[in-house]
Amino acid sequence: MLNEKFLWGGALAAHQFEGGVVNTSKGFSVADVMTAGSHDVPRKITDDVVDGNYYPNHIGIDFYNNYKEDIALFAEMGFKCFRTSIAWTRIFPLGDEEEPNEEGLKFYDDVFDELLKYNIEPVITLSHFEMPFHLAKNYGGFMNRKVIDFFVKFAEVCFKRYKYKVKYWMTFNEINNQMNYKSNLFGWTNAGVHFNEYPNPELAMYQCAHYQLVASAKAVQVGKSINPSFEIGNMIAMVPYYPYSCNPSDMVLSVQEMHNRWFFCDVQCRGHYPAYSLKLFERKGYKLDISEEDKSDLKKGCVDYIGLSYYMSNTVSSEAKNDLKKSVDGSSAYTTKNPYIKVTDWGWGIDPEGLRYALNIMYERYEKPLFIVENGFGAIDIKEEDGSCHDFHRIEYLREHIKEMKKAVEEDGVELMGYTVWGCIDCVSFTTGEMKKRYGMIYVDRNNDGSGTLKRSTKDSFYWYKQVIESNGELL
Ligand code: BGP
Repeated sequence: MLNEKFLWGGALAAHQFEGGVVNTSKGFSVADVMTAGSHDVPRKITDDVVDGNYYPNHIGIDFYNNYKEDIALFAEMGFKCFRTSIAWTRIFPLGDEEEPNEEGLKFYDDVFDELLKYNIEPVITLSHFEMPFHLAKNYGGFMNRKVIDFFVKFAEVCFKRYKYKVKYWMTFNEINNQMNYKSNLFGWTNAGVHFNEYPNPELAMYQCAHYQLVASAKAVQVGKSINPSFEIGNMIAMVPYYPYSCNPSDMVLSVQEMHNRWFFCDVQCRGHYPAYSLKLFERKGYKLDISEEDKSDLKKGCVDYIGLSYYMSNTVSSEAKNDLKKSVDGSSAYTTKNPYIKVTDWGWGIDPEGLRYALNIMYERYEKPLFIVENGFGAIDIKEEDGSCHDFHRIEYLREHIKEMKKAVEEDGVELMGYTVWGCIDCVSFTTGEMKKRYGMIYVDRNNDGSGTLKRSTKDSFYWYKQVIESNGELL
């Protein structure tokens, strides 16, 4: 049986659903200057907000004006917690102001009060790809040491203001995604930087990573000094890498590939750099700006728990490394198709047992409580004429993942704080910037081109999840 206090709920990020970007005191974040994309066309990162471009985040699903109705629906499903982020640019519109913005602070007071009214615990990410655009453009994002102080100040303001309303915090969402420094998207949204514009993108990424890790560690210390009973976690994208075969070279390759997944988490949990990254810096002659004070901050700012997203696993093959034709799409070296798993319409491998595996290797490595703060199924949903939506694929996906999650707890002894379904209400997809890729258990009438009434209606998964929560995961 899962613990009675197990935190069932849903998860979102401010920039993907709130809206309220224009005609409010909010400043633009890095996410707010990204245009809509589609299945095949990547989102564009613009230089500023340009007339004529469509920015889906600016309206999102307009939670800003509908939060009471939406929270009432979450309560109806029986949520014990709700994970969202505080948009940094509602609190500091530019990022470098002296004083915070009262209108923004008040908005989250209202949201948290509404959640607490239904005994829903807020679980808060401080930065979910939401750095102020001004800091990215005029300071160079996390390439600039000064940005550490701006982030820590923002964190401190939030910790103080919501001291008695929020207990569970996370510093940066999927901080480890920027390991994928070749993709403009992740560098931009995680660090406010286009790594590819630097002579050595990998080196730039590690420097940013260091400043962000220091910012995270300092925020943990500040939070603990404000309220020692805060639980402050990190948040990593957990994508386990399997060896394609029992060929020892595949095994070694998977260990090396996992180093990239672990790097941020190792520092945030252990308080120092792992041997494999120090060796890499030495081998490549990377001289990072790391002060003695930084090292002491990293040590003092270890996280209490690990938040993770889990959507898929990947498979690496040493043969594909040497022959790109054998890789999954002929371009991404190493990763290859896993013949044992199916994929979603967006090519994400559906692997419920991988979740059990991931929870095990994480718990063995750190022995810290884990919190699955994202897991979900992105799909094209059809709303019927009578307003119903039969999303049985989503139910199946969630059911199989929850089953494996329970095995990790009940059979393997993993300490797990909770589980929140990603995008519990339809929202803007992060990677593609479209509405078509839906995750919600609540349908929102909004389309890729921005049309739609924004009306909410329940999907079949809404009723299924309600029963899962009611039975504490016994009725699946
Ligand atoms: C994670 C992000 C979320 C979210 C999710 C699904 O990486 O933390 O913000 O969007 O992935 O991704 P997508 O919306 O691209 O399907």
